Amino acid sequence: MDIAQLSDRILNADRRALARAITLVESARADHRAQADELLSSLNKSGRQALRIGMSGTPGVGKSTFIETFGMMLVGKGLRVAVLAVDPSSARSGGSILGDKTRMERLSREPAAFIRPSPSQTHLGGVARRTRDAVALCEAAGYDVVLIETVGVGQSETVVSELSDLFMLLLAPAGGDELQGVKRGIMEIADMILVNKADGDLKSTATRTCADYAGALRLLRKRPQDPEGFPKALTVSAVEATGLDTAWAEIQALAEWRRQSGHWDRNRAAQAQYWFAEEVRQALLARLDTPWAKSRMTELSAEVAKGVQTPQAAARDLLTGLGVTNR
Ligand SMILES: Nc1nc2c(ncn2[C@@H]2O[C@H](COP(=O)(O)OP(=O)(O)OP(=O)(O)O)[C@@H](O)[C@H]2O)c(=O)[nH]1
Ligand SMILES: [Mg+2]
Repeated sequence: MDIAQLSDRILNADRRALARAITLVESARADHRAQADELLSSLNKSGRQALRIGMSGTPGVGKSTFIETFGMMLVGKGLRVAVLAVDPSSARSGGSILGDKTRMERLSREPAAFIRPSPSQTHLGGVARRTRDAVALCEAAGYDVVLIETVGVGQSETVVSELSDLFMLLLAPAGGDELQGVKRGIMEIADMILVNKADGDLKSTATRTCADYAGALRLLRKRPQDPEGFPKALTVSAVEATGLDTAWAEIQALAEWRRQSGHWDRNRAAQAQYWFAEEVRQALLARLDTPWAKSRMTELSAEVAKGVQTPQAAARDLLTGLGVTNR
């Protein structure tokens, strides 16, 4: 594969080249990894930035429907939109947005939109790292907005917030007792809460739910990255496409404030450091995943069980064998 050529095509917003590049960064093959690193380093020079919006919500809350209508609205404003997913269950299901392309039927037909299902990897860390690369590729391809979706099942939100400039939580209208169902940690990383399905019979419940969450958000510790009035709770209807303009206006206002105040750059710098540390951690863990390491681990483990070696000595033995020594 000619990496320089692929890089040029991506910079020229060639969607097929972008899709191919994402497949390359998702590959676990050593030669592919080397090419992917070269490609990412080359594209990094473009300096292009998209607005990265992370989005989470429990199954059925309307994430796909929202992305379809919200994405169509952005495309209507002349913006180019990419949709990526971090699906912690993709190892099992083989990716959720894939089947979802039918739900995003209109958006997936838009030339200004790019939709990519979650990579299938065995663990969340792997999925997230490759999604981070995919985000970088979309930015280099000149997308204005990158939406990163994840199903709300705990850990994945934290990971997605490390990939985004702004994090939105999509919620369904519900009775007051369900407010407790949202974990505090998730509330604390949310920049905006959107109560979806504010239409028909559900409209008044949605308004009440929204007020409950607005109250809950006010009780949280004030964060330095927020201007007055944020994080905010709003009602939307993905089906009727109402409230989306307001949501977009608020998103832009928040993004602009963060750019002006320096939080945007500081956040991106901190994220780059997070992913650097993560790359190191994952690379070290991968060293344990070789046949030699596994069998040596089994041998030493047996010796530890028999009391022939202490756990510490055995660990040092293994690490020395791997060429990992303390400096
Ligand atoms: N009334 C109403 N129904 C909605 C709205 N948005 C989505 N729905 C419905 O809610 C159901 C689930 O919507 P999806 O968009 O598939 O939800 P999801 O969050 O992507 O679900 P998963 O992919 O399973 O996690 C569908 O039947 C939608 O038609 C809305 O704004 N109003
Ligand atoms: Mg969905």
